[in-house]
Amino acid sequence: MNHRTVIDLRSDTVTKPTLAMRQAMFDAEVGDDVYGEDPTVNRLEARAAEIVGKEAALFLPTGTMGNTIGIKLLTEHGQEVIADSRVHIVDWELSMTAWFSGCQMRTVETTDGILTWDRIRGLIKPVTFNAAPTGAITIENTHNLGGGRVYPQEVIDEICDGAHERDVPVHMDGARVFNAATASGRSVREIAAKVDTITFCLSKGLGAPMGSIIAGSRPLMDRARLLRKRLGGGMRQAGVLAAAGLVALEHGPAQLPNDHANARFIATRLAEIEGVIVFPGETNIVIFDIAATGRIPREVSAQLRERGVLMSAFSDRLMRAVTHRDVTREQCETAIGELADVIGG
Ligand code: TLP
Repeated sequence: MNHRTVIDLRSDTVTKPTLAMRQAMFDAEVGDDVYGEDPTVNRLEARAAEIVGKEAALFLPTGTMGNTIGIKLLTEHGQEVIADSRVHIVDWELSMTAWFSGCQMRTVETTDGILTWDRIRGLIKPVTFNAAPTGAITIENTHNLGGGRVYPQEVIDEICDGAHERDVPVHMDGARVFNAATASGRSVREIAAKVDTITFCLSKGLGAPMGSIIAGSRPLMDRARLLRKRLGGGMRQAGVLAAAGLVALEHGPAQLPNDHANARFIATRLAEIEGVIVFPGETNIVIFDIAATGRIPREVSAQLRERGVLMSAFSDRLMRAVTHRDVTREQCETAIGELADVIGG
């Protein structure tokens, strides 16, 4: 790679903290959060709980830890967790559901990652002599590998109502729930109203250098605090990190319409390249299939890297571009120009 500016579309996790975040980190008042005495962490948790409309919230190092704790809170060993087959929990989290919670995943194939109550209903199992009982359902909103798809609110509500009627709790992996809120025009509070636990990431589109939140009822979050410690997530003077998270929470969402517009621009331009099939989407993630071009994603990604453009190869046919606060429209245009050139040449 040469020294010109790299256009990094691999993920929205790559953003650098803004000046305001760095200043807030510098100024942060801190204490030992394992004793619950870090005022900045406490402020972030209170604000996060308020925004998602839950009794309590907990600051975590990662979204993976949020999902791991969320599933553990809602299940017992030997149960099943129902999910779409391409959720992050299944594909990218080192089978923590099995490792930490002792549960197996019961996955459902969908075209765009969006589960429906109709698909779930028949999979819910009571305790019998043979089958693993259902412990929980997890839904990913927005759905990453589905192309950043947003769950329709009535689908979320129907899943939660149906599940709760059968005493099955629902976890939402809302790593990008603020993107879902932006695209749907609904508040995160409304989106999360019926789920039992929700995790979301401060370090994706919202732009914080690290950190995630899990939220739910007060008793669940009291237990979550113990599980976080068990996983090595007791972070002591974490206020320096929570301070950036607070800035991300207050100011991050305003950036998202721009990210979505840039992603739609990329999607439209990609669809003009012969042989490229773009997954429909409405947020900041663009998944596209290049199999019909005869090119291999891994090789295309490596060639792009030489031209200063970073895009992920996700399988032997799929690639992904993700927009975020650190890429401009002009850079998106340049990146697509390079991609068209690499694929065409
Ligand atoms: N996703 C990352 C990679 O791990 C794939 C990315 O670049 O998109 N839930 C969802 C839906 C996610 O997309 C991710 C990260 C996580 C959870 C985990 O968050 P972290 O990386 O904080 O553990």
